[in-house]
Amino acid sequence: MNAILHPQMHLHQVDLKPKDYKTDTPSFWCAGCGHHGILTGLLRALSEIGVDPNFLVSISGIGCSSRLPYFVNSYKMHTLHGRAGPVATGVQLARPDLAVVVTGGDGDGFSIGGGHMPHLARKNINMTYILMDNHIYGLTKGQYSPTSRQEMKTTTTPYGGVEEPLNPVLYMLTYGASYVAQAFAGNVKLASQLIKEGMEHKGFAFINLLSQCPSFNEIDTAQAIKSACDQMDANHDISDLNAAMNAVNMAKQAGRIPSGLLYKTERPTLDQRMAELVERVGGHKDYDLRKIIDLARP
Ligand SMILES: Cc1ncc(C[n+]2csc(CCOP(=O)(O)OP(=O)(O)O)c2C)c(N)n1
Ligand SMILES: [Mg+2]
Repeated sequence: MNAILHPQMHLHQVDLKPKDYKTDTPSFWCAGCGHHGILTGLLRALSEIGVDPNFLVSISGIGCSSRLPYFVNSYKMHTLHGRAGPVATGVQLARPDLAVVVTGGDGDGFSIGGGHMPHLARKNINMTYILMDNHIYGLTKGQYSPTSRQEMKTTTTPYGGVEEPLNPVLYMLTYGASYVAQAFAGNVKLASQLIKEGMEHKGFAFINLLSQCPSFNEIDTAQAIKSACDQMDANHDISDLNAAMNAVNMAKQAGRIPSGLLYKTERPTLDQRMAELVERVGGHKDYDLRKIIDLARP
């Protein structure tokens, strides 16, 4: 394997405190919003790993959740609604030495951006995708989302909904994500641990963080989410895909939320496979997209 591909320059480089990863921009979410906890968890994870902010890219789509990159001391891209994944794919393939973190909402990731999710997972793009799942469109003031509970009354479902909600972790297990985890956003300790492990994982890491929206979702309160969470069984085999899917399905039927690391496996990432391909066909001797981009500059 070509050394330039995964120097892991972003890991274990610097000694910074969580607050050093926070920009001066105040995190302007509503008071009591679960997204605050996710930001805190991410800042702690970055500090624990020692990620060099110069090698960190935070990418989002559109939504309250998608504001998160404003608050993180990193390079960042606030892209189009639902398009953070493809943009992050481009960044990761062009610069495999960077740590790429995507954050976004349930609407951003599974409504408008839903078509991209299977491909991020099956291609095993080396990034960490944090879903900030508050079961509602928060930014646009409370419309039904694909993860909204059926009975939920929202501005677009004044009599309650009629659709079956989707379960993000079940989808990601099916799509082939190589790391799948879930936690309550308010459990900052667990959330930061799962983010840390996700960032250290080489491959597509998906972390569903269940967040409360005190402004537009009266059902999924912090207390309701917290009390519905069950820590995964200590004997759960994280390498067993069927066991992970069974655990999620059974919890779903019981109205419970399995929390912790559900599944983890190792397989080559897309950038690794591409480098191998280039080598196999006798292409660029030194596979380095930066050089190719430089050559293409006018
Ligand atoms: C192409 C496009 N369609 C629709 C919108 C309007 N819009 C902005 S954010 C959003 C949904 C946000 O919900 P979610 O992703 O769950 O994030 P949250 O605000 O709940 O954190 C929508 C529909 C948009 N900005 N662009
Ligand atoms: Mg939302």
